[in-house]
Amino acid sequence: MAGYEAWLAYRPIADADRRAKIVAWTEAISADEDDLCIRTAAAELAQGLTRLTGRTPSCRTQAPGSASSTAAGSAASISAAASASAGRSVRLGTFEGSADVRESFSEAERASVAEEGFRIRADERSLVIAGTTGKGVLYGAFHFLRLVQTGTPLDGLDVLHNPANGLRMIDQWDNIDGSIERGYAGRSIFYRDNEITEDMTRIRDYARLLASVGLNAIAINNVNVHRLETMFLTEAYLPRIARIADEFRAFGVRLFLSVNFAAPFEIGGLPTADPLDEGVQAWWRATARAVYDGIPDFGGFLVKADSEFRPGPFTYGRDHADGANMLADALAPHGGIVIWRCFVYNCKQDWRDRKTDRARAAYDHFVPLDGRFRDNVMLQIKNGPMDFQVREPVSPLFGAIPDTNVAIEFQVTQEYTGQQRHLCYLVPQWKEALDFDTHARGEGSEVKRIADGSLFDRKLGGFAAVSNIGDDANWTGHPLAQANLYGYGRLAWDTDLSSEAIAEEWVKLTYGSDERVVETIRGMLMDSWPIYESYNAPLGIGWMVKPNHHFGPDVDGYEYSMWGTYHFADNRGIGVDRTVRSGTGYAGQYRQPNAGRFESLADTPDELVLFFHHVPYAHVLHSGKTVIQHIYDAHFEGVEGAEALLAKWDSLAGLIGEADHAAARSRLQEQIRHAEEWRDVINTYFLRKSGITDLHNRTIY
Ligand code: BDP
Repeated sequence: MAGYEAWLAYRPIADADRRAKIVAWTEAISADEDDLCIRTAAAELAQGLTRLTGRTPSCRTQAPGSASSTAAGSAASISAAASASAGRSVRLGTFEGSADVRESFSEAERASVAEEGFRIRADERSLVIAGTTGKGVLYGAFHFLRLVQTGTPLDGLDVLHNPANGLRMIDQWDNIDGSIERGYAGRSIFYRDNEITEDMTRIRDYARLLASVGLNAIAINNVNVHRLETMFLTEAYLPRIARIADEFRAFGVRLFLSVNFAAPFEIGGLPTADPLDEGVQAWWRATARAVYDGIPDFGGFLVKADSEFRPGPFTYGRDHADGANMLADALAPHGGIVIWRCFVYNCKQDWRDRKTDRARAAYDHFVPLDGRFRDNVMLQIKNGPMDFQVREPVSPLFGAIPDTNVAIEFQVTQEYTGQQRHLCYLVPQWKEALDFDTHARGEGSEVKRIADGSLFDRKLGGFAAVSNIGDDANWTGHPLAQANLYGYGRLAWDTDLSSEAIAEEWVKLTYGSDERVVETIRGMLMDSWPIYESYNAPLGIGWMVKPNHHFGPDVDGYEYSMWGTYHFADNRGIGVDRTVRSGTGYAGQYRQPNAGRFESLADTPDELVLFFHHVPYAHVLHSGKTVIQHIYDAHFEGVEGAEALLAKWDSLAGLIGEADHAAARSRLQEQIRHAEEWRDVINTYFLRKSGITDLHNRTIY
């Protein structure tokens, strides 16, 4: 069930034969290194196997601070009695720290394991989970438990997994008052009533969830850093933050803080926050030192600057390279990095002068700065050029700054995709972005190869995403929204996994392997994004949502506002002309052949046609339908799709825990009502604008 334990519930394995086989392989667990993550790995394995098989493996690990692996087996280092059993054991360790583990692999095999990767091998004697580092061993242990649960035979097991991305990060948009910006699953697990929490229970359990899917970094506060969060960098808060970092460290997750660019001015008593001012530079250096005193493995700073009313280097006539590099220099002596967001645009434009195109902003700001950023700076680029809409093209900034480290940013929290009231499995959306070929180095220059750093041979690369959890009993509100957090982690680890495979894995771990359950829920997940899209704003246009909170349809809510998010619908047509020929020129930010494809109305894919072109309602799409008929049909189909989701879920009654079934059911019912509202508002708006009736004469108000 998708409850508090999420995908780590480890339901008992029903098949007695299989259970016996697993028990035979896992009678004992031994790890003879003094390493925090390896101790965590052993504890996780012991716990998981006990629950899966009903039998507790004997467990031998090194107590903290005890002798190193060379003393392995010495009585003093054994915290639990070694098993005298004749069964086979699971051995955990690193190549460097454990002679035993090292000898199980050839030199070439050892060399094939990246810093955070792992190998799992079953031989006659034992099952070895080996890594180059303790973190790798921890990921290996979680993977092993996954294999056991998804029915993989252990005989002859021999797998190697290295993470595709170095940085696999989750961002909390949590505020110290306990609220979560764009949070849809309760209040913060980190903060309450303007205090950092002292109760580590949920934080530890969250760290576990993150590590189990391979995530290795977290920013624990909102990118919009207000007064009290700015103070996180001071002695008043650092000890408690260090306490949180301790919990994450045990699970291999590095802690980052979002910082306020104006901190030297706002809390440091300096007259300026100018990045070229020596006093400011010294302030950040001292601040970084203080942070590292308490958190020696601190990850670094995440920065939203000159965006949506946040301060930044523009105030001082400096650019973003000046700003990011100044922070990078303060962090460099300690091994920290700066993650600098590219979500920079003018949110105060005048709609009467619709010449500026917000979609262009990130590229226009950052391309001229390529090559100027320090090695320990990463630019974090949202997947699309606007803002996490249900459908956007890929940001053209991917591939356009080859001399800069980049990370891709996704939104796991469903701000624009149903706010965890609607079902919307986002992995297929992310995969589309990752698989987009930018042609930056010719064919085969997919976004995923830019994000992971490999295409341009960058030192740093990776994924970041806004989390979807809060203190709701099941973490995510909608039980099925857990699949998005799970899927994000798995995809960050392995960008080649398919959406279906990830969905299936999640269902098996969460609900068990009953075929009907697996097939039905996997199908629901896979259908959900297209369904949500079909009753949303049409054909890539986006933004027909209620201003501010972004839930529910509002046809003109943003049309006459300053945020730069227009659809330009009138009585003749709709869409934003972003061509070079007659529009904003945005299409020209892509490389060929993409630029040409988006420039041409005939070649632009249907789902993005209104993002790139202003067309009459009678324009005929590749599907053979006119734009207006597509809008009507899609919105009727969307409601039918939502109804089908509920029917599928209902077919699982009795096969799913009652509380869980009821929780998702009420949300799916709400989704239908809400899809109807979307359908009626959008269809009515376009009927009135266009005056063109529905070919099928359905009721439009
Ligand atoms: C938008 C959100 C806003 C965030 C902003 C960001 O509406 O709350 O602060 O993104 O990414 O999606 O900074």
